[in-house]
Amino acid sequence: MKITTIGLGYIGFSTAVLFAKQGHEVVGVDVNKHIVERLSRGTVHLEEPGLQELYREVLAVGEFSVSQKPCTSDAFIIAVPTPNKDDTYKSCDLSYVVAAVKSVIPHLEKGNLLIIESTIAPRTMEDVVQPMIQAAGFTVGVDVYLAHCPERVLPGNIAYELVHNPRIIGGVTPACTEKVKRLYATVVQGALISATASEAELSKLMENTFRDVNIALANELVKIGGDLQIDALKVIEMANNHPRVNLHAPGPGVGGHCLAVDPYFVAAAVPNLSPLIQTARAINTSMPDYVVALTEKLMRDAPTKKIAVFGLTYKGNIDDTRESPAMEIVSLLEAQGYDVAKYDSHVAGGISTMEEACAGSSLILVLTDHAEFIDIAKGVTAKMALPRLLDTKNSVKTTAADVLYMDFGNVHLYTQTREIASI
Ligand code: SAJ
Repeated sequence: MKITTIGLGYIGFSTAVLFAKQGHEVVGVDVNKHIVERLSRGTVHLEEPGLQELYREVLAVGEFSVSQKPCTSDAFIIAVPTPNKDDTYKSCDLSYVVAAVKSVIPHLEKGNLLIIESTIAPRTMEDVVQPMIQAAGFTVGVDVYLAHCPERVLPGNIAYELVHNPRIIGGVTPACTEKVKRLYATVVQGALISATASEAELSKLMENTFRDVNIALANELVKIGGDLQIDALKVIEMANNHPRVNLHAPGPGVGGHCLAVDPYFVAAAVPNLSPLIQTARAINTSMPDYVVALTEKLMRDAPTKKIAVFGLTYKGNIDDTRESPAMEIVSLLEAQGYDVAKYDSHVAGGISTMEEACAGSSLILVLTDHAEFIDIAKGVTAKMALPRLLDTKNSVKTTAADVLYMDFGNVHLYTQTREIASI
């Protein structure tokens, strides 16, 4: 089959490469000419294990080409961003999806498949995309087969998960589901679950909302523990011994382009029916302020104003800083006049060694659980003005003996958290 994928980000590009690997002729399309030029030279523009090797393989057999414009194909797969709009409930901004569908329409032919992988607000396929296709003169389910196939992969493990995770195929009609299922069966080894397009949209959104709400519960527990002077991390560990309890991990906030974005799409669609989802978002977005308030308490009598921040990405061992709470915390601390030394080996710029970031600082703030922070060697902290570390990810396992280790379970011993807990 000839497949055009629109949007060559983490999902679109990885999907395109995997289809090409299974022998499909793939054209990868992106409006960004730098991405297209880079890929034309054979170099992948994303940090994702295994992707460069896979790309080299598909280029070698001539199954892959890149372009800034779509062309006629048997199937079109759209994987473009869907950010939040800047409105009251941060609803889903469909402008890139709509632009991508418009760019495909002149090339559509009878029998084509049109698939949206981008995360979209509930009812988008039925209420927005289907009318566009019908206005172009096609009958959906007869001439053109339309489906929403949300991806569910974890950055860092995309190549494996795209193939092995179960996949929801949400057709606008049953015929659409069947046609699109046949295409995905050529690459996906996990189960292919038939659904309506609207069910697929809401299911994808609720998967991430489930996580966001549960993380909010853990973050609320941290504030409660801080206020009541109880070790919240120990409470979580013990509660999780119960066979039917799975409290999530608290942290400095929830980042990334999914959990921090998707729940708003549901809330905006039904604002009067989604108080829990909205409260969870509010709790998670309050965490950077909570961490900054703790930091200010810890820095009150510190000998220097320098703070070493370890980790800028929204989660460990990736290079992605989108919606990262760490970035927000850094800006807030800088605005308060602290000298923030940023260390993250996955992100360009910043300080190049942990030692240098720590020299003369009065606190290390661990904001991301990169593997390299599990053991912080003595040499790293030797030149600190005051050797202390606040681990907001509960991920550091060893430090030098003279370093005061604090996490969300014990930081209340070193701060007066009764006022902080009200943030
Ligand atoms: N986090 C916590 N506590 C936890 C788990 C995560 O604070 O217990 C934080 C992380 O540090 C990070 C954020 O939440 O800041 C999101 O991290 P994540 O690993 O949970 O999620 P993403 O955004 O990288 O990927 C999610 C995944 N969804 C689910 O696990 C339900 C992934 O499967 C989806 O494909 C992806 O969203 C997506 O594209 O929707």
